[in-house]
Amino acid sequence: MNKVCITGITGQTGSYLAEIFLQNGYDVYGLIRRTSNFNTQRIEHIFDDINLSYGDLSSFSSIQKFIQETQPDIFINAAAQSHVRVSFDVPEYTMDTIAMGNIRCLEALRINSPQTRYLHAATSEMFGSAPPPQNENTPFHPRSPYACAKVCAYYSTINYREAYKMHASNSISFNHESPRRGHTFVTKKITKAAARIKYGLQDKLRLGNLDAKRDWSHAKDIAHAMYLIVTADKPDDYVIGSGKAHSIKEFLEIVFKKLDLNWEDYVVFDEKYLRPTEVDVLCSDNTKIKEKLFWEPEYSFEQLIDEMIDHDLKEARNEKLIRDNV
Ligand code: NAP
Ligand code: F7E
Repeated sequence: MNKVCITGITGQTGSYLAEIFLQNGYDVYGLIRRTSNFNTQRIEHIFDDINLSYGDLSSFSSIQKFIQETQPDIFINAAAQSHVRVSFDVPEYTMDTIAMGNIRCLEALRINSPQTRYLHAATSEMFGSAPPPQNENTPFHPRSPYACAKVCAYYSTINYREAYKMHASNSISFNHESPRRGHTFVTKKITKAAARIKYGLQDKLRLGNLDAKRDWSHAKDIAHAMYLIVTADKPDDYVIGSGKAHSIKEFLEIVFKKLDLNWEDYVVFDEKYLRPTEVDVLCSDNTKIKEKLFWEPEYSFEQLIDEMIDHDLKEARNEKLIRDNV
């Protein structure tokens, strides 16, 4: 049985990665960090099929122990302080866990299991203010501590590939969303608020910049692309995205319209959601992964939105029932 280790398994993408590797016959091992409350909601449905160990990207010894005990064929580093706005508040922590955390994973593998294949979850945020469409040859211009840390982790991954001949790759993913998306990212914030407004549980939605454009995919499609990258014969770096960009305003319009609501009646501007430096437009040129690894997304933008709305309407309905004591 092949073995895969996943950091960030309790996160949105990590949970889909775990499902994909299980479906492909792998033994799945996840690194989870200790938190004061449960952080395993996204993997509850596969809890009995996977193996979890406590550890943290800030701790080399915990990563080394994880690798020594599992001796994995594949190691995917999908853990991060992944919130761009928050990275301005905790720049050192963000840099330590993303840039140094990635080095800790690579170094622990180099010492203990250099034949293990490695994938680092890099990001379109590295392109920052570089004009769209962005592909593997676009120069980086990071615009946040998060993006700066990811650029460092990206180049470290390439350096270990070149210096030690490790099978180490980067996925350069554009934004990916799903019903499992963290509640403070803009798409989930919008679908959740619209559903709660529909059920009379909320009357305002506070947001920042509505003009930025993002290339949104379903996280399941991105996780599938990551699987293709790390199981390919040769290590390499690939942009993953839908190739289409929409503004936050467009996303709002579509979601609220589907619920027969007018977003302008509910959305309130709040400057606390602005970033010191914004990324205006991210839109992928996904030619390389389509041509080399034959990746094709399963979900359209509309299907992604529908799945998120359906999920959040069910949650809002349950919340309403509990509130009304039914
Ligand atoms: P997410 O939902 O925020 O999940 C992040 C995961 O990392 C969680 O499992 C979290 O644990 C874990 N984590 C955070 N800090 C850690 C630490 N110090 N030690 C160990 N684990 C830690 O993020 P995501 O959307 O799944 O993204 C997965 C990866 O892809 C991240 O590296 C992210 O930066 C990158 N990425 C994401 C996107 C996107 O649009 N989603 C795009 C490009 C790249 P808890 O559950 O305990 O919080
Ligand atoms: O913001 C604007 C905000 O936080 C998208 C992460 O997964 O994707 C994600 O980073 C846009 C920005 O995602 C609010 O200013 C307006 O322009 O959903 P987001 P992100 O910053 O693009 C990349 C690829 C990653 O790698 C990251 O890990 O929406 N926006 N009002 C808002 N954003 C938030 N969060 N909240 C608002 O109220």
